[in-house]
Amino acid sequence: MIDLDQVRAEAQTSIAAAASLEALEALRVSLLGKKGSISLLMKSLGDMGPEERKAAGQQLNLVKDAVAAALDGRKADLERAALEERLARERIDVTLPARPEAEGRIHPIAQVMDEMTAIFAQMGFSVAEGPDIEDDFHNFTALNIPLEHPARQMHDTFYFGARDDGSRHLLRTHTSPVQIRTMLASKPPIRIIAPGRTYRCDSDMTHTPMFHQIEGLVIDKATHMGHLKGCLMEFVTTFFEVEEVPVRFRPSFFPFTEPSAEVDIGCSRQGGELKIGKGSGWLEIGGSGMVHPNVLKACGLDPDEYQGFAFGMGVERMAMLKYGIPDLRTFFESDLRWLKHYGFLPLDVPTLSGGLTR
Ligand code: 2U9
Repeated sequence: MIDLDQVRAEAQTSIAAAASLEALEALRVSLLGKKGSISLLMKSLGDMGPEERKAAGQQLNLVKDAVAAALDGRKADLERAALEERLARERIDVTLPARPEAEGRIHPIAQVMDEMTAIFAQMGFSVAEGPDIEDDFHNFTALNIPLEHPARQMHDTFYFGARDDGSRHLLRTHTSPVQIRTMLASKPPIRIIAPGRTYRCDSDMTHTPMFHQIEGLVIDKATHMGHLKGCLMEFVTTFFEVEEVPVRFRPSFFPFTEPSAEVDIGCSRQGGELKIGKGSGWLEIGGSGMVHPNVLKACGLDPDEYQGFAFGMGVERMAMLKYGIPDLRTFFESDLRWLKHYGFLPLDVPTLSGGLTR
C-alpha cells in the first residue's frame, strides 16, 4: 500500500522548491498531468474492490486537492515575485530632467510664410488658397495676359500635355489665380493674402523651378494707392522688426495692375553687412499696383464701382534678407546641417503678441 501522506509531503516539498514558473509547470505535469504520478494512482483505483476503492479514492482526492492548492499558491508567489522584480527593473525616475533628444527644425520658408501671414492676419487679411495646377483662364487670361502676350513666354511656364479640346493645364506661375478664384466666388469688400508654391521653367543662381510667393489683394469701393503704400509700410516695419523703414515705389509694368510699381526698401550695405531701414541704399522686395480694370471686369466687377490694390513678394527672397541666407539654392538641398543652422525650433510659432522671432 502506497503511503499517500508521503506522496503529498514530497509533492509539497518539490512545489515549494520550484524556482521558476517553467519549473512549476513541469512539476504540475509530472504530478497532475495525464500521465502524472497522482493521475496514475487515480487510475489504479479501478483495480480495487468497492470498499477499498471508496476509502482510497477519498484519500487520493484530498492529496490531489492539496497538491493543486500548493501549485496555485506557489504560482501566485512566483508571479508576484516576477512582477516585483520587473517593477524594480523598469522603474522610471520622473523627477530626472528630460534627455536632450534630437530635434526637428522648421524650415525658414515655413517660418517666414507664418511670420508674413501673422502680420497680414493682424491687419485683417484672411488666407485664401487654390490649386497648384491651373488653367489658362485663371493663370493668364483673367489677369489681362492675352493668349499671344509675351508674358506667357516671359513666365516660362510648365505646361501639361494638350487635352482633346487643345487646352493645356499648367503649374501656376504665380498665386494670382487664387485671387481670381476668390473674386469670382465672393463679393467685395475683399481682403486676402494668397501664400503658396509657384512654378517657372527657370533654374540658375537666383531662380529655382519651384518657389514661394505671398500675394495680397484688397477690393473695395474707394481703395487707392495710399492704402497700398500704408499697408506695405506697416508690413515691412513689422516684418523686419525695426522702427522705421523708408519705402519707395518705382514705376513699373505688370499686365494685371495699372498703375504698377516695384517696391523698394531703404538699407545700408556697410562692410558686407545688410541693415534694413538704415543708410542710402535701396533693395527691391516685390511688386504692386492698382488692380487693372480688365481684371475686375473678368471677375464680374464693375471698375467704376470697385477699385483694388494688389502686391506680390517672393518668400525665399524675404527669408534671405531677414535671416542673412546667402544662397537661394540651399533652401531646397535638404541639408540637415543647413537646416539646423537656419531652421527654427518647432515651438517658436511666430505671433505678433509673442514675437515673430525669439
Ligand atoms: C490679381 C490682381 C493683381 C499681384 C502682383 C506683383 C505685382 C509682383 C512679384 C514679386 C516677386 C512676383 O515672386 S515674385 O517674382 N510680384 O511684382 N504681383 S502685382 O497682382 C495681382 C494679383 C492678383 C487678381
